[in-house]
Amino acid sequence: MNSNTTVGSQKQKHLLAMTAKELAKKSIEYRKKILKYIVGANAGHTGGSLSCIDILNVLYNHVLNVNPENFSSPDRDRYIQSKGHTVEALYVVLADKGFFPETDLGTLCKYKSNYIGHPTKKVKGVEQNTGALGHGLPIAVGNAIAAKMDDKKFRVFTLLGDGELPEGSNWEAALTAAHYKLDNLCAILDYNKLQISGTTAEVCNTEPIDAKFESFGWSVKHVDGHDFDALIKTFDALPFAEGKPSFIIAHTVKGKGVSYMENNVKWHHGVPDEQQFTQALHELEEALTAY
Ligand SMILES: Cc1ncc(C[n+]2csc(CCOP(=O)(O)OP(=O)(O)O)c2C)c(N)n1
Repeated sequence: MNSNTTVGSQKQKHLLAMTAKELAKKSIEYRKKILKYIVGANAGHTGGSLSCIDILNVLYNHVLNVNPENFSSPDRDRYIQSKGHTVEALYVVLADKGFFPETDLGTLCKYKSNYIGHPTKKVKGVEQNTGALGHGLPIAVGNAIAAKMDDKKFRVFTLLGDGELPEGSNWEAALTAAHYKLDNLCAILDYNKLQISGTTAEVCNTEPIDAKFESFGWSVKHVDGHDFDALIKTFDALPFAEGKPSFIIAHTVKGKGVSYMENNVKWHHGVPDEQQFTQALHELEEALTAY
């Protein structure tokens, strides 16, 4: 990573001009918070939150024209988290952006809390209720069609899990997006190669994903989903082709940042015990010293 890279392009002046190095440090803080609130709730989707947090970091701190002030504006960008189960990643980023006080997250998964284990529109900053897999892309397609019909310039982003990709609704939406030439739409795949009960290849193989989306009429790019420079460059290149929806295959590691969680399906929704939590925080503190 080039630590001198300045992010926050001219056209996105509302975003803080953070360096890639600052984003990397922020992600470590986000990871600590994800674990803290999952431990506090004694529930949560740990591995998949840690795999997508760098993508969310770059989206909310570099890409999206969305913030607490413009959230009710029809011109805001839309982010729809289709892999709703990893809502903990979304919550810590929304709190950091000021959509709600971070202390609210102390109520995560508690009786009567709005901060439940999947996104709901009761929480400020959440665009859509998700959690039943396969809904985010179809909704994003609808939003992108609406933008075209209304001649609006906002863009629509959605984050999919590779384990949710077999849902049939995704493939109808993929066809529709290409048919309507939705170059204002970007789908990002959190390509960590694991899902709830095993590898995506074992449970339901969707390979070759890039060739399939290309054949449906999308423009596809691969990126390392934990490399901030690469993520920034990829998002800055949108749309990848005029008149085509863009698909980003972000290569990630489930459980990224905590050694004993990485690439281990057990941590799909595991909660660390006290000793594991201490070790995880220690590893993340260590990682912080590298900056
Ligand atoms: C329609 C539907 N079927 C099943 C589930 C149960 N479920 C929750 S998470 C998950 C696996 C998702 O895998 P992936 O999208 O790869 O998530 P990640 O590994 O990134 O956490 C499943 C099957 C669900 N939420 N919705």
